[in-house]
This record gives sequence, structure tokens and C-alpha cells, in this order.
Amino acid sequence: MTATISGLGAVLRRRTLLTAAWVVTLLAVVAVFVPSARADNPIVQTIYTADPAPLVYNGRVYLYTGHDEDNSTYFTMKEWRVYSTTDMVNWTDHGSPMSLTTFSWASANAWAGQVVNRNGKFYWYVPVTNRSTGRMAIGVGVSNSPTGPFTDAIGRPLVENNEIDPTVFIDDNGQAYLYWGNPNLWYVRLNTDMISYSGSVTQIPLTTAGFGTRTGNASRPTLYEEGPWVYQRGNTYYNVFAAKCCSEFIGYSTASSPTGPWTYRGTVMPTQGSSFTNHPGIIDYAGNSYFFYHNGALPGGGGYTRSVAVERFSYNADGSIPTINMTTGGAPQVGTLDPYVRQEAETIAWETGVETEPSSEGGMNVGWIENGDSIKVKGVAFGGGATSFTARVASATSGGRIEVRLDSVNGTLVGTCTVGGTGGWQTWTTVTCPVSGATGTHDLYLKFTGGSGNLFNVNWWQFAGGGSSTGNILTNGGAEDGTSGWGVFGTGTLSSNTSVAHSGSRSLQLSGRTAAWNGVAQDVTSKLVNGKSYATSVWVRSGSGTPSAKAMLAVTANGTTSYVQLAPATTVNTNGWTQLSGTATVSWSGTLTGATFYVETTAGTDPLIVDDASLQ
Ligand code: FUB
Repeated sequence: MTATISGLGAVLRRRTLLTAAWVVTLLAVVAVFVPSARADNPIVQTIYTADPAPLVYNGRVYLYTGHDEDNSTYFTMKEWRVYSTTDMVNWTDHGSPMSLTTFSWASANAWAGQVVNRNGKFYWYVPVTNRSTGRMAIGVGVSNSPTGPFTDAIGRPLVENNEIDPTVFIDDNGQAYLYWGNPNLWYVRLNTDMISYSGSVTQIPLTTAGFGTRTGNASRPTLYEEGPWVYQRGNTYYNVFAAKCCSEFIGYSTASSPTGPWTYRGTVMPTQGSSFTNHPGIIDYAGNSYFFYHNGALPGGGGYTRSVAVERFSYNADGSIPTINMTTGGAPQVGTLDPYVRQEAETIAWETGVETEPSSEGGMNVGWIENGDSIKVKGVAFGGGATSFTARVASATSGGRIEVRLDSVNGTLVGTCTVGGTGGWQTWTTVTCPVSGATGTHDLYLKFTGGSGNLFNVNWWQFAGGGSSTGNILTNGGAEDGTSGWGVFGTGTLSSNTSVAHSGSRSLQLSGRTAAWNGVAQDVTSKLVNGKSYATSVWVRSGSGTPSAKAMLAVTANGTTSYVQLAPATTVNTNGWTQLSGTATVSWSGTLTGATFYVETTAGTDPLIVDDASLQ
């Protein structure tokens, strides 16, 4: 059991930093972070996390992090952690699928790494100390799943020169590059097996033109410090890195080739926060760009007790990265969370007092629950109304209560489930209690109450609802039954696409569109409920170009047709899936005579490919 990060009373300590790599003595003045009940940054509150490395895979964002031990006075890191989300605010804890013990030759320092997906496998490149040489080396873990478990892919370091912080980038032509370094910057060409390389390890010249000018440190004349994150956007290669230790800020350089020459472009995230390091990770997901970083913003946080966080951003028109500031609000939610499917208790936007641990039923569970602790799950779409709440629970004591509340920890109480003793912390049972008053979309708070000490554990939860509020009303939303249930809004030829699928093996393709409003459509007249809030999710790509797609509902009542935008217009492209999602209330006056769900574009007639559509 790790110690709980126990809130505002956490001790703020004076720290002396002893590392040779970060040669600085800081009498750290730690900013006091007051967790707001509605804050969503930092992403993880159950432990201290550092060095975020995001990966988008199969419509989900996976976030790989390091783990700063409680009360650390150095980078004494022993394991890595994995979290994932589909909505950028509610993150599921997948525990620790890789640690120092994964690498029999490693002795310490589970520092900053990155995971890439290739060959149907996931490769996790990490810096660790090689026991036999005492130097930092780059190891590589491998798994068939993004959440592990990971094993040592080669049983020895991939490269070793006493430098750290690997990032891996795969170019359009399939050539993969491994970059790493502090105090220098290196790259090597990886073979397609991702666990060997060809050619020699090459040092990237750290010129001031390439990496900016640092003053006051004769041995390090450029801003480059560590933590490179290399990726491509259009014809431009980006290298975003931690600059100018200590305190670090995030800067970036660009190049027209993955091997440079690099040109310094300026600051991404200025020095802020109470961690003297920072560490970047950048992705595009569901039509937006996201910047991950770390700070010391949790209670007790600082340079060795860091926390990962995320901000949404947009590139400037010329491709430059804007200045991004740390916020406690974090990124906006993508869509909503469905309470009528089973949700892991460790899917959390914000928590107070609880921790997570591996569950005997698989995955993780929430534990160390005490009176007054709570979990917030953001943007939960109850629709027409929930009628009951079910939770999977275990208790070695006499249990307690789960109060189901809306919008704040002491907000509207819509149900209370009593949990009794089950005879063990991993002896699971299911409890159900009635719910009333949970309609529309709200932040859900599970508030735990009872006597003293640990009350119970929670593995998962799920609401049930009155008929009209639950379930996908679209027929064959996954398109696995060909075009069954689907039609064309306007003009076009609808077919079942067996070449690309967001999930399963088929999607829907509409070619021959003659107007932007022509779309993949389904009649929902008999299923629509007047005044109901509908959550929409549909995955889209284009057959050509980069059109902006949107999900719509055409509602005809009393001879008049009105158009409801179900999901905002989002740019889609040919080489990946983009999710359109949103929530909209649908209402009409008089008699409903027609209702059509459809996906269209804002302009142009590019073919549209659609999969995994839901309206609920
Ligand atoms: O977390 C240990 C080290 O701190 C990382 O390797 C560096 O990037 C810095 O964040």
C-alpha cells in the first residue's frame, strides 16, 4: 500500500537537488495548489506521475507515465504507469504493466519513455540504469496490448551512452528513428523489427540556430536539455523538448527532414509550476491537438513529486505551436460518458482520498476508501432518466454507503447504496439501489460515507434506466450487417466498405455525393423521444480530401423540417478515423412525421466513410 496523497494538509518540504544531470540547488518555494472540485488537471490524483507519453490507438488515448514515489527527495522511480481515455477528462487507471524488474539488467531510475505501435505490437522505450556499467541505457519493453503486460524485448540495452529520454518516430516511408539525450542529442535508425538498428548512432549538432541560445552555462550553450518528443505534421518535423534546466521550460525546433537540420522556433510552455523539470508529449485526437506536460500541482507536489496534466491547443495557421499555459481546468470533454454501460470505478476525472490497486477480477479497483472520500466522473449523459445504480463492491470491514450525487460532492442526492461486509477486500458482491432525478448530462459524484477506517472497495459501477433513455437507437450502428438499416440523405451511392473499419471488419461508404448535405443516413422517426437529450458518437473518415464533417438530425413535424446539429463540425481525413461527438436536446411541436440521423460535410462532395454510430 502506498501512502495516500491526503489533501491540503500535505507538508511542503524544502528540497536540495543532488543530481549531476540537474546541477542546481533549489530552495524550492512550492506553490500551494488548492484542488477545485471541478478541476481536471492534474490528470491523476491517486499517485504522483511524471513524464507523460500519450499514444492514440484504436480511438482511445493511452497515457504512459513514470511514477514518483510519495515523499521522494530524488527521481527514485521504480515503475511506469498506464492510463487511458476516450473523452480526455475521465481517465481509466490500468496500473503498472512495466517496472525496473521487467529488465533483469536494470538497477534503478525508471525514467521518461515513450510507447509506439507497430507490427501489431507496442514497444516501450525507456531509460534505466544498467547495473553492470552504472550508466543510463535505453531498454525496450514489448506487449501485444497497449495496457501490457510488457516484457523485455531483447534482454539487454538497445543503446547505451549514459544519456536518457528516448522518443521514437516512424516516418511516412516506414523508417523509424530513436532520438534521446541529456546533455547531448542523438538519433539512430531503427529497423522495422523496432528492437534493432542499422547504421551508427549519430549526434545531432546542438547549434544555437537549431536549439536556441542559453546564457550563463558555458558547457551548455543551447537551450536543449532533455525530453525530446519528435513527430511530423504535414511536411514539417517537430522536436519539442525540455529547455534550459532548471527550472525548465518547453521549447521546440522544426526541420524539413527527420535528421535535421533543426531550426529553433521558440517557447511552447513557459517556466511555471512547482516542478523544476517539465516534459512534453503531443498528439492529435478526435479532431483536436493536445499537449501533455507535468508539474508539481498536487498537494505535497514538487520537483520529485510531479503530476501529469494536459491542455488542448490549436496550431497557428503557419504551423507554429502557440504558447500554452498550465491550467487547472485541463482539456474540454470530448462527448459524454455513458452510465448505462459498465464503467470501471478507476475511471476518474477527479478524486479525493482514494487509491487504486490490481483487482482479483482483472484490471484495477478503487480502494482505501474512507468516510468523506469521493470520485468525480465528468459529463455523464443520463438522458431521460436513470432508475437504479449498481456497484461491484468488497469489504473486509462492515462497509458503508455510496451516495450518488450530481454536479458537486454535496450536490443533489439521487440515490444511496448500502455496502455491507463481504469478508475480504477482494471478495466481491453486487449492490443495487434505486435512483431518481438523474436526467440529462451531469458530473457524477460518488461520495463514500460510513464509520472510521477503510470502508470498502469498488471495482465497477453501472446505471440502469427507463427504456427511452438507454441504448443506441440506431440499427446496425457498427455497420457489420452491411448497409442494413442505412440509407442516403440526398444523392449518392451507399456501400459496405470491407477495406477499413473503426471496429469489426466493415464500415459504410457514401460515394457520388453531389452536395455537401448529402450524407449517410438512418430513419429514426419511430424511435425519437420528444424533449430528450441525445448523446451522439460516430467515427468518420473521408474517401478524399480533408472535409469538415458533422452529425445532424432532420426533424419534420407539422409540415416543417428543422435541423439539429448533434455533433460539431470536425475535420476528417483519409488516413485515420475521427470521432464526431456531442449532446443535443431534440424537441418539436405537433406531430412528428419524419426524423433522419445523417452525417454530412460543411462543404464539398468528398466520399464519406462512417462507422460505429450511436445516438442514445
Ligand atoms: O523523471 C526523470 C527525469 O526527469 C526524466 O527522464 C526527465 O525528462 C525529467 O523529467
